[in-house]
Amino acid sequence: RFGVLTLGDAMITLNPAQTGPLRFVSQFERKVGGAELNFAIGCARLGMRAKWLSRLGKDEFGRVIYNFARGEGVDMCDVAYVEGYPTSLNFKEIREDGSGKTFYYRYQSPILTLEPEDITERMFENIDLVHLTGVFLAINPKNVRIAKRVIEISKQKDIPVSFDPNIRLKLWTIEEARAVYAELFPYIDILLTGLDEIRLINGVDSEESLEKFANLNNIDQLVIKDGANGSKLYTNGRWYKKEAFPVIPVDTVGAGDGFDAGYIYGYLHGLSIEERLAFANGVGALVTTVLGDNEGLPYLEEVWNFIQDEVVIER
Ligand code: KDG
Repeated sequence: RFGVLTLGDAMITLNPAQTGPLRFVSQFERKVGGAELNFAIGCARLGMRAKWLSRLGKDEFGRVIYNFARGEGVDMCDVAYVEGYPTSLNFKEIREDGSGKTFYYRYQSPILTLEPEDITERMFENIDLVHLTGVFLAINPKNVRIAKRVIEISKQKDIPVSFDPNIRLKLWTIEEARAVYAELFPYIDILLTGLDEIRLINGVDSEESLEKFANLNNIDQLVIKDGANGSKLYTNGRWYKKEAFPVIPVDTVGAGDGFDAGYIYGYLHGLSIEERLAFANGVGALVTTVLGDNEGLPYLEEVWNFIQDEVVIER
């Protein structure tokens, strides 16, 4: 089984019992969120070994996240509880079409206690791919040094690195994000980005300028997610495109993380580029049909069934 390593912050996600403005919602369901943890869960459900490196508050909510992730089969051996940093919270607002807003309560996130020295070579044993995202980078400037250390060890060990900008403008400004991304992009093998995100990062999203951007940064695979419009990929001087699967979304949060897990599954398992995009689109679509950031992440056979059914229907 292939193994992936990711690191980041997780939080208790309070999913609203009703759609509409948060100020009118009085009941919530306690769930778990965190972009990188969602990715790890997605990979584990697809049958890969997934290690999540993190810190949790030494409190009841920290235990909820720990047990939840462990129950999903995520390797938790590099997750520690820390005193004095309460586990973060994230209240979600969901609109009628499934799109959402987040309201964070994560100002002293437990992951602030993670230091670059905590990253050791041992953590990379039996790892076939390392996945980083911009949420981790946005939490604290120090995290850039941690990410660089992770990248440095990955490069030494010839482990490919994937990256999702996951822009969270509630955590930092676009100027701060751009500066940090520019430092890291040259070391990224697979960039998995939303179309709206690459537009914010690169200024323009014409194919010509994206080709230039990928070539300049030496990005091997530039993967662009565009929700209901599907996804596309630029690699080796060529574009590949795949339409989305039609679904009725109830909660789109976490779909991008699911897409990433699906793409990485396809990449590591040698699926053709078209199959890889279809597989990733399928995972992303399934995530949106279930409430919660990671509940909708499918098991391997569910993705194949979903994709194949769609092919049959289309014909
Ligand atoms: O990608 C989904 C995440 O946004 C969600 O689970 C919460 O990590 C989170 C964040 O920081 O927004």
